[in-house]
Amino acid sequence: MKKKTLPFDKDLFKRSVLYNVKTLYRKTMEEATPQEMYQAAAYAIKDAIVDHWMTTQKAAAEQDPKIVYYMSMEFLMGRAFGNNIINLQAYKAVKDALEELDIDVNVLEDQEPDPALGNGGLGRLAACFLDSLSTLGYMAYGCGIRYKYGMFRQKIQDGYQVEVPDAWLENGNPFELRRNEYAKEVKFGGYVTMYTDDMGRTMFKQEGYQVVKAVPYDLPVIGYGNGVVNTLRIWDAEPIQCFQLDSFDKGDYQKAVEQENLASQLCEVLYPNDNHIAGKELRLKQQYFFISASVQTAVQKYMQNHDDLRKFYEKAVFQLNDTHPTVAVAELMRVLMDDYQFSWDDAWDVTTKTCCYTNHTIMAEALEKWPVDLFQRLLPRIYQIVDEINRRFVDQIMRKYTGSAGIDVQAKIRSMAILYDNQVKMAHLAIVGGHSVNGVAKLHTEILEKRELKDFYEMMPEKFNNKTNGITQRRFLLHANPLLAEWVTNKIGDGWITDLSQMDKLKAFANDKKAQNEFMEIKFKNKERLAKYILEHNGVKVDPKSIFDVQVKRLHEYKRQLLNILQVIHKYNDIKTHPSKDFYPKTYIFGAKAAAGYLTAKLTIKLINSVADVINNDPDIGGKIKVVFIEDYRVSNAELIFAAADVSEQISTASKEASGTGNMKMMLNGAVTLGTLDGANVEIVNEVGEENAFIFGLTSQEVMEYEKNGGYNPMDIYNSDPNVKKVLDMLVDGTFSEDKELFRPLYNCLLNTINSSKADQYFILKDFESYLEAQKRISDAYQDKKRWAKMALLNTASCGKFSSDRTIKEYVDEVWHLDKVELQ
Ligand code: GPW
Repeated sequence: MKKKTLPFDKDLFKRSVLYNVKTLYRKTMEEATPQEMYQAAAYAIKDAIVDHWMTTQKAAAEQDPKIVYYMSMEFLMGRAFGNNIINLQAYKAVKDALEELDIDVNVLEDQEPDPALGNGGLGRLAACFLDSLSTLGYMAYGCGIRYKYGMFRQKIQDGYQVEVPDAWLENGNPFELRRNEYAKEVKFGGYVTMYTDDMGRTMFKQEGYQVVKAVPYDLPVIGYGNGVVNTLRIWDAEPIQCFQLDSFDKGDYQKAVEQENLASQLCEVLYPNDNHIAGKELRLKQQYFFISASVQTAVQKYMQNHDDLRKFYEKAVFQLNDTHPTVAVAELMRVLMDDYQFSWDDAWDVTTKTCCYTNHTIMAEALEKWPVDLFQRLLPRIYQIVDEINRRFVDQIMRKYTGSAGIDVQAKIRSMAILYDNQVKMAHLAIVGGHSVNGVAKLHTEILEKRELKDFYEMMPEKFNNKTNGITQRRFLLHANPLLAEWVTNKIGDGWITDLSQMDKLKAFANDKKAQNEFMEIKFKNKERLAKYILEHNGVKVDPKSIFDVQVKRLHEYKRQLLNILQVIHKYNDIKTHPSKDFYPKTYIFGAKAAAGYLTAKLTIKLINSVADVINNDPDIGGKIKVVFIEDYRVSNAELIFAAADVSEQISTASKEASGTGNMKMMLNGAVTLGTLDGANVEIVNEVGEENAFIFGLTSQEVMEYEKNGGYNPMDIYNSDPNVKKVLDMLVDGTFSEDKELFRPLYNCLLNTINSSKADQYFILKDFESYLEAQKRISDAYQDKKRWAKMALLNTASCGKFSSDRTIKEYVDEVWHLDKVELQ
């Protein structure tokens, strides 16, 4: 049976590129710059997309399916051009058409800035989910913020991270549509007044507020090969123009200026913190800004073709991506009560049936708590509603537990109240105000249920569920690794593109020598591709025959890049002292951004670069090991890196990484996991088999046990393990910096001589030996070419579970209950 593919008019595309170059720039193809050609081609693709977009929206209007609103402060989409033409099934046609115009599609793709409206895993997950929603044919809106500056660009200067603004909109964004007609007003500050409406009801309204205009920009999200196009709607803030004059007339010039300032600041920049809350007022403004605009839109859209708002939840569901969008609970209550005259109980019924919350971390510093006075001043009406939600919830706790034997009711209130200690606890609001709470990997959800959110789980177990994360194979294999994608298709057909479980069929080739060789040959070519990138960007020559050992992710102490680089230092010592010992060459590849204010993380980057300098230039090492820090790690270079990885470093302190998704991207591309039993690593090992992964270190149980008992004393290890002692001493003896004290803070993190209970909070020294031993197992395994090829191939073959298509199906079946939209 021949599969239907989407029609794509190659000649029309060509003509429209030429036409666009002319009308946009008054130039011929010969005169146009690569950037101009990119713009011209992108607008031509957008033309093709718009037809599908309109068809989808029309079908949805007729069929009226339930819609998921995925609310997120971050969408780390990565470049759109290549992905869009892949999902339109037009990659080859576009490539050929461009060739006929004498343009290389890769050069063109490199012209596109990498939209980085996210920090890391959480934002990239949102992007993968949108891809899957469209591919599976469900109606969805991504709701977010159009930051003028996304995640900063990272420069490495003298080994230090330097942050450079990311002006991604400098040349405009050809794929976006400004939708002025859907603008909304969002109100901040002022006070709440009470009045009686003409039906005699007591009503509330906000007065004396500042207002900004929220203007949506729509970006298309194209399903693979099915013509479905959903919308990522990101909001920009603009001042309300006419107000300025009015208020000037009224003498309220000050306020007019303030409003204008607010609008100009709101969407200026993404907060660059990952797994950490800075607690800044502007951040709360950003949260309410995009949530208020999105909630108003969702309600109005529903009211266009329904009359009973009490059934809103039958057609809409809000998925809150972590607690950042949690004001949605109170905002929906507000809209229902203040704009549509709902009673509290009716509004509460709709709200709890509409909202769902995903938790992405157990790190204490990431839990959002806002000071009550700030919250109340900025969002007076919203605060009033939160206060009432809290009052009723505390009441419910008391009714449930008072008089129960052995239960301390006050302790329950302390651990579950939304308002406590003068703080608004956003996670508690999200749990109470919705009907679903999910973690992002089995282990993570278990930890939530048994520990972090134990009291909530005991009180409302029916809300809790797990949704193990996933990734889209369209971007991370089909686009990122065309050689391997083609090989897989030759072996098992192309069904894997929309059904990753079919990868299983590759297992039949695990012992096939020819298949093994082909697989490793492709890996080698991808390593050459990355080696070229590294030479161009770092000026370092790496050997594609060496083992590519990769740790790319945000820099965070719990992710333990420090453990990795300490191990490298040890290896360096080992080679220096035993020059003739057999050692298989290894290239350690790092990539990581540190939050701008996170000093330990930034110093770790400096250490990695300093160690790289020493090792890469030491003639005694003779190239046996190389260390490379890839500058400005982001979605576009991640695609090159994943495809080239042999070893996937997933070495977080067990229990700390909620899931991880880079682990899945590397597995998909045939890298073998070297990791702890943390997050989704547990499930990865389960799928691929223990013999095809390298696991080490404390278990989450053990870590949590130590934590309960106040940690451990790393000094004991320092004193008893000469390897550890030597490596740590080298941090402060000038080996890696002229200033011996430069790395002292890292040394002190590990060996806090003043307060040992604060020392080595992430169990780096505790896991050191076990990590060295795992590294050794890797080197041994790699030298057995057949064994390694089989392992690598089996990793690709076993990754079926980790498609975001699977995750989305689970959300749909168990939480969202969406209907598919059918296109004729
Ligand atoms: F703290 N994650 C992230 F939970 O990338 F909000 N940024 C964040 O700010 C948070 C979580 C937050 C990550 C988790 O660290 C990672 O383990 C997980 O795979 C990813 O979210 C997607 O669920």
